[in-house]
Amino acid sequence: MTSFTKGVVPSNEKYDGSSLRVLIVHTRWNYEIVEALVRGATETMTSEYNVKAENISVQSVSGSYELPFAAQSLIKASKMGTQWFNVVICIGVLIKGSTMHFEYIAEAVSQGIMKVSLDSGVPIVFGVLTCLDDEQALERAGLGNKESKHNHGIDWGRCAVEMGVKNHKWM
Ligand code: DLZ
Repeated sequence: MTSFTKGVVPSNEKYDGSSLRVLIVHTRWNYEIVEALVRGATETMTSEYNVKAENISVQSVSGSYELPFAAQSLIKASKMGTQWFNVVICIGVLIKGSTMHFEYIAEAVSQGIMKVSLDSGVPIVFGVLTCLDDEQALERAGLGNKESKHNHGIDWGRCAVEMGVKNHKWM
């Protein structure tokens, strides 16, 4: 079988995040996992891209379903002030249960986040894990037992800096 690099290859460009203002909105559902993802994103942005810790605003909501509304409200509020957010990361963890809840929430949240992003003109990183079981969620937050575990918050932090810088350049 032909092999290929799974996931995203690093960009050739160097991004400077020192003037970026970032909003992270995260859920308190599945909080231990969400917390690891928020930490992965935050530490990546500050350590790899010089994003200033004081320029990262962190807000929480109850569950993933609330993420699009919260992002929309906070973006609106920031636009009324003097300083806009250059980029937003919405972080949540949906784990499939025995009812249809997961399907409805996952669909609504992904559509909602895309709508808020396009309507507001602010890029929003889709940091919502949609997992079939607890183990998948733990692995993707770097907390599992497998060697292949990887904290996806790191990727979301990198994506946020790239999109924040590009948004600033393209505006
Ligand atoms: C109700 C619910 C369920 C069953 N599962 C999750 C989940 O796995 N992850 C998550 O972030 N939120 C879940 N929620 C809560 C909903 O997102 C939402 O907070 C409530 O339905 C209230 O609107």
